[in-house]
Parts: sequence; structure tokens; C-alpha cells
Amino acid sequence: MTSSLALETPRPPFPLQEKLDGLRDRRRAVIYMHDNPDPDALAAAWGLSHLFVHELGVSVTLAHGGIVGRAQNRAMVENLGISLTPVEMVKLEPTDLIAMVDSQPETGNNSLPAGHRIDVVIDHHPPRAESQRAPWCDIRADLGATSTIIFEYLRDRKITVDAPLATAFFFALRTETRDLGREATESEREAYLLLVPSVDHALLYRMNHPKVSRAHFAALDRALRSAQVHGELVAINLGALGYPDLVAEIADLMLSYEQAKYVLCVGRFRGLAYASLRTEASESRAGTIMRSIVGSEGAAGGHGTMAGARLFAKVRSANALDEAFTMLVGRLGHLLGQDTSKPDWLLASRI
Ligand SMILES: [Mn+2]
Repeated sequence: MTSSLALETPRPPFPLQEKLDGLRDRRRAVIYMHDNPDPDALAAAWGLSHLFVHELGVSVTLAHGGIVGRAQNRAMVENLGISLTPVEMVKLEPTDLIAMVDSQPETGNNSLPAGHRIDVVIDHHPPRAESQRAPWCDIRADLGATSTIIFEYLRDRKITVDAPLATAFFFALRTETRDLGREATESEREAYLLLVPSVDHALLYRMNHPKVSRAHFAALDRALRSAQVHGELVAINLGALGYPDLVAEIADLMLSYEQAKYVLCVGRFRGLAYASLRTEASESRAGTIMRSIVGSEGAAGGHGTMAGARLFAKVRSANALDEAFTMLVGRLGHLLGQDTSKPDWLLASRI
């Protein structure tokens, strides 16, 4: 589709050299990802650490809240040997270079303390005013992945992207854009093609096809049997989650149902309710919808076809989660003009 090329607005080159020069006095960099990091956050953080080590000679800590839960994401971390530090173990020093990728301050989906100083914000989600307090703020909301921006930095500085890092970027682009089919721009296509010759395909295979536990199939079984169909909306209450991003994993999966244009998936993990929304490209306003149905009751974010949220209220029981689920489905139904009081079940034999 060459016509989309003309739609991309030319952007002035990012003053990378100048931004790096402003950070030459630092000894250590702490790079924050969003909580429960996905491949785009992981590859972007790892790539940025290569840039910082090469250009600034700093030591680097990759920090995240939550857990790396999804089997593919765990396989990525293990096979590439990406060293991660839980935020609880990070003690920020006044001289630290503090960076954030694939998220922004005060979004509620990362673990940098609210109001904390920050030097670098690099993201592809809609820009927030709070990010402007970072002297190096590079937010390109039109792009499909944060990894695309970091890969461009490395090319700009002529830093070698070795096979493991190329594989990380490639995996991030593939999963984040569903093989360039979802929210990918010409920049992602270009990065993808440049990376192919350097990818380690044996490594990539192990990341794409990880072995999974019995619990994975139990979750899948539960998801299928609890899936409700309300016209074009599929809604799933997964109950207790083995890990938070299971809601996103199942939402992705269920969008393949022929009738589904919207999938909302909800579950609870360690007393908190998580929600994930996926939409068809034709209904591309997932972030807006999620923010609207969650309102002031949680932290919500996302872009065109994918969004996530976490509710603030503690959800300590199956009943409490049921209530939250019914509330979110009701609000989403209202927004779509769809009655959600009498669900049709995806599977007839659901018990
Ligand atoms: Mn991303």
C-alpha cells in the first residue's frame, strides 16, 4: 500500500548527539519499562542500554515492575540473556541517568515514583504533558513500536546491532505489529527489512514457540468456556490470573473469532483487576474507549487497536471481580449501543 507513504508526516531529525552530550557526566543509567514488560519494551530498553554503554560508558540497570509472565516474553528474556532488575531492588541515586521506554511518567503503568525527575522519555503512545519534564523527550505516537525509534538511534550512531539484539528488535516488531499488519508504518517496515539479515532464526524460533506449562492450557480452557458474545463484542472474565498479561494474551487470541470486532478480557492478580481491550483495525480507538470505560477508577492507556488498564480498587474475591467485569462490560456495551444484559456464550457446552 504505497498510498500510506504519502500520509506520513516528515519529522525533523532528532538531535541525538546534542541529547547524549547533555548526559556525559553520568555513571549509571536506570532504564524503566512499563510494568509487566512486553517484547517492545524489553527490546527498546535493551537497545537503549547498548546506546548508553557505547556512547556514555555508563553501567545500566533495566528496571521493571510486575512480572514477565507471557511464555513468549519469558523465552525472549531467557534466550537472549537480558538482565532485568525488579524496581523494588533499585535505589535511585541523585546522579543516575533515569530513562523510560514504551511508557511515560504518571501513566500508572510503570513504577517510577510519581513526580520523580527523569532525563529521557522515549515512547510511541499518545504524548502526555508530564513527559515534557524530561530534557530528552522523543515521543512518536504515529509509530508502531518504540523499538523502531531505538533502532534508528543505533543506526544514527553507527553502532553494530549484533545477532541477539537484532533478534530482540525483530521479535518486538513482529509481536507489537502482528507481522506489520497492525499499526505498523513505513518506519517499522524499513526496520524489519534491515534487521532480517542479522536475525538468529534458531533463537527466534525458541522465542516464538516456547514450551508452556499445564496451567497455560487450564487458562485457555477457562477463557473459552467463560467467553460471552454480545454482538460484535466478546467479553471474558478470566478470574484469577497466573500473571497479569494473560488478559492481553487471551484478548489477542479471541479477536480471531469471526464475529468479534471488540474483545474485552478481565482478570485479577495479587488483589488487583487487570483489563485488556483489542479491536479490529476498522474500529481503531481502543485507547480512547478504555480510558472512557475505566474513567477515574483506574489507570488506562493504549492506542488504536490495543489498550490495557488496572483498576485502583482492591479486588480480593471472585465476586468483587465479577462486579468490576459487569461494570466494564456494561459501560463498553453502552458505548457501542449494545445490550449486554443477556450474554450469548461462545461455546454451547461451557460447563
Ligand atoms: Mn510498544
